[in-house]
Amino acid sequence: GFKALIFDVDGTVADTERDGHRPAFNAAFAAAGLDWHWDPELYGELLAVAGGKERIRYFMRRAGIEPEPGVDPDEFVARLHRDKTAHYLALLRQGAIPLRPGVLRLWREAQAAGVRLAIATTTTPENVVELLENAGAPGLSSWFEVIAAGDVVPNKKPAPDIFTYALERLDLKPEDCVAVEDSDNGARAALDAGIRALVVTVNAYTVDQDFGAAALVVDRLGEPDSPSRVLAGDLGD
Ligand code: XBP
Ligand code: MG
Repeated sequence: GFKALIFDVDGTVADTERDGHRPAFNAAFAAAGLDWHWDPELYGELLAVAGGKERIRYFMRRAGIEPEPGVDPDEFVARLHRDKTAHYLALLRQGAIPLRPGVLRLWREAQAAGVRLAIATTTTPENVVELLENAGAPGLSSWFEVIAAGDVVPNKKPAPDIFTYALERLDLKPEDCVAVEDSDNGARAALDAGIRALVVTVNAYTVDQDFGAAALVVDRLGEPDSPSRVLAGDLGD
């Protein structure tokens, strides 16, 4: 049995990357006068690094780009990323990104069964609340006892830190929880925090990953008319 479900957000709860975060990064680059453009394929490669600021730094390193002399590199990246977040929030407020099928049903069922809900994500906290309230329903973010997000821990997934932080805030042991993820990075982070991971292979960017760290792999969360199929593993008891 388990007492809490700890959800990843990007890729798992909604398809946020290709048509959400990616264009928001590009809009921030253009507004800063940079000729950088992340097409869907390049973005797929950059997703190897979790976290928007970390991803920008990774891109700059790969492309051999350095900030102008006299510009503090951390401040340069932080400013770009703040603007990226503003563009992303605007997209969410337009209702551009829906929740994935089965997500809201699962949350309702969890609530009815007394299973506690939490979030463990790499993205910026306001992005989580805005997604839940716009794609889901006003007040939906209050269903989550803990929203562990972004820079509250120093190391992002695949480091276990964000899950360890969520466990502390829930005051639960890892074996009392199940993590719901869409990526091997995420499953690995959960596993290294001692938490069983359920991976849902719904994200085109992550579907071909290895998922060796997952306890259970299913093809979708499912709805009554399209039930999920188990692809590998089980959650134990
Ligand atoms: C999500 C991410 C994030 C988002 C952008 O990974 O990698 O970096 O792409 O978020 P996960 P920010 O689903 O494993 O949590 O730009 O707000 O950092
Ligand atoms: Mg994810």
